Amino acid sequence: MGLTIAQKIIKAHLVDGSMIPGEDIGIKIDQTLTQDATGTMAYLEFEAMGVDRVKTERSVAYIDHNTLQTGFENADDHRFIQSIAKKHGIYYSRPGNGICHQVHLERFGIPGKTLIGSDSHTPTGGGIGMLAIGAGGMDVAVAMGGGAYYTPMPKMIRVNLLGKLSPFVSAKDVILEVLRQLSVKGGVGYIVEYAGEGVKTLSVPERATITNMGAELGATTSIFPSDEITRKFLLAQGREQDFTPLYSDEDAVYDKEISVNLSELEPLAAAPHMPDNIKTVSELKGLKVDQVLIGSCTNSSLYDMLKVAAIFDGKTVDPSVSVGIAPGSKQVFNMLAECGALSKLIAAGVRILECACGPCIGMGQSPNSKGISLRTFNRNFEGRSGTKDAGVYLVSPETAAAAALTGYFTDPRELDADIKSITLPDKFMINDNMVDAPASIEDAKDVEILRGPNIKPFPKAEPIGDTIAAKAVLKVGDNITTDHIMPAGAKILPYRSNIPYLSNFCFTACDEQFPENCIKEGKGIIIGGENYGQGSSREHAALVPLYLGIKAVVAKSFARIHVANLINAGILPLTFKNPADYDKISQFDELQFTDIKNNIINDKPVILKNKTTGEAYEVVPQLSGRTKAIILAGGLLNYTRDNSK
Ligand code: MIC
Ligand code: SF4
Repeated sequence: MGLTIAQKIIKAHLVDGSMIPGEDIGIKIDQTLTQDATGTMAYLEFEAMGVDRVKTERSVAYIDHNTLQTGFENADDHRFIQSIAKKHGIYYSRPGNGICHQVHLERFGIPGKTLIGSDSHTPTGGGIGMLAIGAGGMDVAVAMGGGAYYTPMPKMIRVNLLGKLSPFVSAKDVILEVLRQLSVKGGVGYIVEYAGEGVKTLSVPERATITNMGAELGATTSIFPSDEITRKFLLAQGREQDFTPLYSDEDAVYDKEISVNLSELEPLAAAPHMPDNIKTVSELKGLKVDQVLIGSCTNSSLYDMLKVAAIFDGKTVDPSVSVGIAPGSKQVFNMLAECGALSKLIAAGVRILECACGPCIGMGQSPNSKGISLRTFNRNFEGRSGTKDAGVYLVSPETAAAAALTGYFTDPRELDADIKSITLPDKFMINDNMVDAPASIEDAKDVEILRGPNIKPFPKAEPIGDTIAAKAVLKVGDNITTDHIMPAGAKILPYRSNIPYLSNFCFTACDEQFPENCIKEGKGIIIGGENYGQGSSREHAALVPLYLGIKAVVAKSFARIHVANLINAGILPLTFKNPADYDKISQFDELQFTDIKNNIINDKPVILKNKTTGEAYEVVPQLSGRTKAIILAGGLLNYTRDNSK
């Protein structure tokens, strides 16, 4: 039987387990990336493991999230990351060099290699045929130390791309269409592979837009073949030597297949507040728009920016709209300046933002009250923009630019602009002067780690006991995101290395009293619906509940990265055997698991007793052989330490 692209890469990197869907596999990791909002914690965890130098082929620490410096905290954290990177063999991408995923694609990604990153949009690397997976910081720390990355072996979805995109319809519309077909939980447990004639019509940046936003499907990752187009992209980046061709076998078997006819696609938008709430732009035509933001790791390539500059050429943005642009990397920014496109954007009245995540993670540019904001980003969860009652629509750069000019949702196909002639350059501007190389092994011992007062110790779990008895301190519905659990934004993000402070904001989007209730009770259990913990890779969404005494989460189903983060932190994840039992539990019911340790060890049914109602429900621990051992040890750090003795 033939293999898919992802199966070939997994096979070449398999160090543990067998490639049977759903069973745990351990794969060797060639590269890692971190960003600053998750990186501080990941490096503290790496330090706790006591490894001197990273064992990967390449590890890069990016500074791109916490770039608004309204106090000492972010700047201190940047210095901490810079010094620890230098000491332990990690390349350091300075603030100003760009968004991790865009820069990694340009300068470091390699087809056929494995990458894990402490950011959920790491699958951007799938645009050049890399097996690139988002993970929690602790998993990245283990991989830097030479440990394998463990994940359930995914099933495979094939997306057949037919035809060719029409002008003003773009890669963003492709992934929005895939989200329409599969939903935000349709990719859980799968790798999404793109195939078919349409693949050849898409450039690397377009492919990367599609794999990037595969994160919103809940997929383990997404991947394109590595072909002649990939080779040309790498050649233009001065890295032709990194090219390897990579295709699926003719007789590769997929578990599921869907098709997207590029020729028939029309401009789409994800309406508030979920990336799979898809509408056509023509349906939304005429809706007043207050803000337009172009950028983020989804749509900040040179190709996207050049198209937008051509649309704005000689025009002025509508007086009722605030328009901002954040190029994805220093390379993109520099090339825009050199070819004159930046001048067109400035002349049109666009607000030029730093090349960083910025507004995508609520670092500035929050919309006005009840504002309608069109963004080329990948997430439109309620409140993520910093304005709770704003309505965020996710659109392509073309649709965003059209609204910027008219002040209303406008079909970009009505625009009078020539974007057909825009192509990628044969040679990108290459200047890696903002990437610091690590110290040599010899010099590393003299590198001092710079630790600011914002860095506080992180909580550590205890090995699991025989009984867990606690109240249901919170009950939430379906599709709860990590932004609900541990919000981000300019006011909170600077405290990513200060768990006690962060705990004041935990789950307050769902229940203002949550932190207080947890402190009062001293411990608790959370009840969740489907796809609990979707969205980001932030392990803070597990570490902060751990700090607040959460012992277990019982949900209808979990998102992939979050369930791994819960286990790594030492919080027990379980699902309802009968999802209808979810309805029988109310907030503050007294719940109890007896003999839990024994039942987990011996694979016996686990019963959740509701002491308030007198009922009992069967629940299923979301654990495999290895993750069982992690939970029993009290989290991944304890487990790693116990196993290296
Ligand atoms: C996001 O887009 O939500 C983030 C911020 O990039 C997160 C990581 C984080 O919370 O730091 C992600 O996607 O993993
Ligand atoms: Fe940054 Fe937004 Fe991409 Fe997350 S989704 S990495 S915040 S640009």
